[in-house]
Amino acid sequence: MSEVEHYRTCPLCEATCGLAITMNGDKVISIKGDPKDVFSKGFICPKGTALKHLHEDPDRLRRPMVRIDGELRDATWEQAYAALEAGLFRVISETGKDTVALYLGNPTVHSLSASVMTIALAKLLGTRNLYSAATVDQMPKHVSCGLMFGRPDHIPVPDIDRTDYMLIVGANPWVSNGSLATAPDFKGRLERVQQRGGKVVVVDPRRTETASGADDYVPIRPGTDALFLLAIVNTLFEEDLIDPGDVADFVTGLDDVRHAIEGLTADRVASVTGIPAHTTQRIAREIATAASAVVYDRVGAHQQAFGTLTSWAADVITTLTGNLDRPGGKMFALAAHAKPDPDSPGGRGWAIGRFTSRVSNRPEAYGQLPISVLAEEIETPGEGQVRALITVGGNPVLSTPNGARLARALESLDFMVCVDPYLNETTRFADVILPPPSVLAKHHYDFAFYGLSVRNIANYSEPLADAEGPDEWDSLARIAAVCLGQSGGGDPSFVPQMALAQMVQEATADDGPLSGLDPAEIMQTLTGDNPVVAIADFRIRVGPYGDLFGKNPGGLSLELLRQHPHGIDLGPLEPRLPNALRTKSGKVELAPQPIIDDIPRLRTLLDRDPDDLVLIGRRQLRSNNSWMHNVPKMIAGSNRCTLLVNPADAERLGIGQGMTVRVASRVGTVEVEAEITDDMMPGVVSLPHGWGHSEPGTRLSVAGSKPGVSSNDLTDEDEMDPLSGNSVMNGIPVRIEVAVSA
Ligand SMILES: Nc1nc2c(c(=O)[nH]1)N[C@H]1C(S)=C(S)[C@@H](COP(=O)(O)OP(=O)(O)OC[C@H]3O[C@@H](n4cnc5c(=O)[nH]c(N)nc54)[C@H](O)[C@@H]3O)O[C@H]1N2
Ligand SMILES: Nc1nc2c(c(=O)[nH]1)N[C@H]1C(S)=C(S)[C@@H](COP(=O)(O)OP(=O)(O)OC[C@H]3O[C@@H](n4cnc5c(=O)[nH]c(N)nc54)[C@H](O)[C@@H]3O)O[C@H]1N2
Ligand code: SF4
Ligand SMILES: [Mo]
Repeated sequence: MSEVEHYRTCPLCEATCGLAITMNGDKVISIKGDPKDVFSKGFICPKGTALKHLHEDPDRLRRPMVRIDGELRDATWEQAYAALEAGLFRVISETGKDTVALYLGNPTVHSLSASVMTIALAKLLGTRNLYSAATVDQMPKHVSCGLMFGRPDHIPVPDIDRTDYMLIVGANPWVSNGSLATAPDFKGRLERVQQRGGKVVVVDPRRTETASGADDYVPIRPGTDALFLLAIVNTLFEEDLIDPGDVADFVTGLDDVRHAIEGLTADRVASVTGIPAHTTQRIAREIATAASAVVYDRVGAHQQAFGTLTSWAADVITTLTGNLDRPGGKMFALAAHAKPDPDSPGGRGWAIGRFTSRVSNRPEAYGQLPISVLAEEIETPGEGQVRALITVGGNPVLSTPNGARLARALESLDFMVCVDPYLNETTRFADVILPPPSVLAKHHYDFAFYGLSVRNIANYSEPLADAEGPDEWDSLARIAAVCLGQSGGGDPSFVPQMALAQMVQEATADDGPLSGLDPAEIMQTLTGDNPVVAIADFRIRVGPYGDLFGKNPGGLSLELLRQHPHGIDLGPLEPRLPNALRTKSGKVELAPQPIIDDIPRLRTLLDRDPDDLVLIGRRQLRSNNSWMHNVPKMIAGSNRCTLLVNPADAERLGIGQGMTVRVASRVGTVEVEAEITDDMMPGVVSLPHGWGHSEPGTRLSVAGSKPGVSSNDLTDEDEMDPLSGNSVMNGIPVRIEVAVSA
């Protein structure tokens, strides 16, 4: 065999970098950044190269596992299908679909097969117990955007390549490579803002890597960002700096905003946020007077008790300063697979709280319940008690608050099936594990992240290696088939075919983009052995740049993308308002009632005594949430699962560098090595999440050699943002003492 270079989009984070992968047969020789990629232009991070090791990892499951006589064992696919059918069907027929919970983890949205098929699965299962990693992540953004713009997936992204001013609140893109802003080489793009004469300001309780490269670093007390951002809004009002610019004609609610936030001034909030009033006022003026500016808010701003208010406030500032939907501000991407905007704005609007959780009456958002209530829904007897769980690409035992309680709950389930390539802290409770093939054996087109991209890009990747088992869509379609009362062992392709047929019907209707074309003929053209790829092809062809099956000659199709292995650049973002607005008023609704109604709760922060010590998280370049620590390169070197402590706190608590400390919260205690650094603001400590690989019954030989502790043994499942149901993962009150060795 000879060596061949292939090109592929990295699916490991939101940046969608192009990789150049040299293979010899099924063996990976090397992975480098693809200099010809139209978007990433050669950029790559350590996780990208680690794909080789993930592909080769002997612990990665190639065959299913099935619980036999109480023990998870390697099994055949047929055994797994039989166990799936028996276990899942029994729960559905005895107690109903609502007693089956579905949890969709982060890699689900990074996989073409999973992102397409989990939509069909959720629909066919039709359970109220739908959960995902979104409620430990960005749900506040969906809620504020759903209420302001009428659709929860209409999320404006920073136009980083053209902006003159970037206020970064609760994000560390030098390490994370960006989120809700698909921008390979985020660091390089930020440096170019500065080279153009622009300014980058970081607001964070830790002087992060990104902060170290910024023009200005502003420390903030965790969980107080909504106060800080609304004080900026108040400054804009006070100093007559409001000018929504081109969107002025389609914005409503300005006066309601002004009224609702009265008194939350830069002076009033300063003692709570820790940010001097003059700094807040200066930043307000800088944003208002910059040629263009953007407030970029991410997980640190969202994983907090006022996550929705914070997310909303960021976009209110953007709108009031004329930076919504204009170059250099926050704009809406238009992905190749998106539905083109109609000719006029308006729609049905969007709402939260259409139903609530059974045990503690928490409202749904985006059709999902907060992941933090899953444990109580499993533990609490009564009608509707969750008895079965399907997880797809998730590790909630390490990734969600009070993971230890969730682990105990999972153990009590009647049935659990996981679509996951590892036997880890969560999947060890499964009755059946169906592993997806190696990433390199999958088709890829980024359904999730091209809609959040800072340029409009399309890129399609073919599999480079042979799959060791059925594709991920196949396993998910089988689970869906069982939910429909069909056999787990039959041909599952009817599930995606059904979804495709419905899309074709809609598009060929009289008012559809393909009106006049024959649905049967279209179905026939979309051949191929992979129905998920057919769905991607269809959506791209009816999308805003599509060939419309001949109606728009030269337009996009999967075939055209195949001919462009380095991707196709569809250009910089373009204004989409007002037609993209789906609110009832057809306008940007600046003051949605549920948000305005939450402001009195925010005001209570003003009079609350601050906690003595609070915990926040941090991401690391060589981690990917909880699941890449089984790659030796990712955990090499000294212990990274350390607690960062400010020197003043360390002195007060008698903590020396490298000492083991005991950290306790309402829900749990961990022992961890202390690392003293003045990068932390006083009163705040930081522990990374995704560690804690010492649980028994896993198959993670490398990760187990440097287990660390799970920060989610400290985060509290009772603490959440009431509007979005998003967990609070930052600002957790903790007590710390030097651990006394036994
Ligand atoms: N290498 C690597 N890359 C990743 C990941 C990974 O695990 N490793 N995870 C991926 C995922 S799933 C996501 S969602 C993205 C997230 O991408 P980012 O949003 O950039 O996430 P973080 O790097 O955690 O940055 C959050 C920042 O918020 C700060 N913070 C904490 N509490 C507060 C607060 O109350 N207020 C303010 N203003 N700041 C606060 C933290 O100190 C931290 O610096 O990263 C993705 N990329
Ligand atoms: N304390 C604290 N906790 C946090 C965060 C924080 O900042 N602080 N961040 C939160 C955020 S932003 C997120 S997104 C969540 C993530 O939460 P989760 O999605 O629950 O957890 P991950 O660690 O991403 O686990 C991914 C799982 O997917 C599997 N997997 C990998 N590739 C594939 C694939 O191709 N297909 C399938 N089917 N499975 C695959 C892995 O084996 C692993 O089991 O964690 C959250 N938890
Ligand atoms: S930045 Fe993200 S997409 Fe790019 S190589 Fe790293 S993990 Fe992959
Ligand atoms: Mo995330």
